Amino acid sequence: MKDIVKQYNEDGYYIFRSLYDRDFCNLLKSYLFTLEVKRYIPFSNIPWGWGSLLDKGPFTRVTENKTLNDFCKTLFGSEDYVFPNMMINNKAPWIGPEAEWHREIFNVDTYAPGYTEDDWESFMRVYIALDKQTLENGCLRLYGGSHKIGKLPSEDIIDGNLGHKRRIPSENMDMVNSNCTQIYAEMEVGDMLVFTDKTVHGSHSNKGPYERKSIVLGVRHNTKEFDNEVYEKATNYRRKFLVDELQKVVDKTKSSNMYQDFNQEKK
Ligand SMILES: O=C(O)CCC(=O)C(=O)O
Ligand SMILES: [Fe+2]
Repeated sequence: MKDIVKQYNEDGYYIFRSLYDRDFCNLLKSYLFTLEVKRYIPFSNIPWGWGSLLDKGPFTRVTENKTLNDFCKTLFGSEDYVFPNMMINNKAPWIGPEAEWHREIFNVDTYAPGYTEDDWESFMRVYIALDKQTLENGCLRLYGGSHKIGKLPSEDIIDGNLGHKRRIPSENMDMVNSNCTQIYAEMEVGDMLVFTDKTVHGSHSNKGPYERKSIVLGVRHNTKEFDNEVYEKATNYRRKFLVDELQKVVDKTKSSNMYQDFNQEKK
């Protein structure tokens, strides 16, 4: 396990192959039908996610995996770590949206208020394939070694699921791309990818016929108290950004006809 942690620290990610068996992954997927949908892919009746799954039926067994826990213990040098969130990303066939280039740590004030970007080594991201992940269905992409780059800026956006997200600006991605190698995390059902909260990652949309469900799970070495003030401030900021930007779209739509350019004529 020490060698794997060394590799992870060097590359900023590691893929464990066949960590969960196929039957278990199928059980998890069928269990979803019993759950209430929390979010739909916009303008469709297809779920994007089912909210937190940490205490839901067979999903409780995901975090009990021995290899996952051995890895966490070795990485943090401690047994005092928690899994603060576990969700599914259902990047559905044909319409499943992309994920912007980002670092997880950009949103630390939401998922671990009280911690800062400097605490990035107290965290780890876990990504488990419930369907085969390929270039065609929008597998996760990462920049190997990108966790070693110092601070990167972010810009606020509304993503394809109509949520507030933080994206690495275009000019900074030029720098990441010229210093690091982009990896396609192609995975079989049951493979588990782990990566640091500073590793630059993102994914393309699913433009094809194949399902692309994955479990996304956070891990936190427990060293600080939850800071409710930071949490309130962060979530208020994110909600205000969404409301303000969507309001601008409403105002613009009301004040002009944006479709007029599609119906001009020239002989
Ligand atoms: O499903 C995706 O492509 C995005 C996943 C992601 O950003 C994450 O697990 O942190
Ligand atoms: Fe992410």
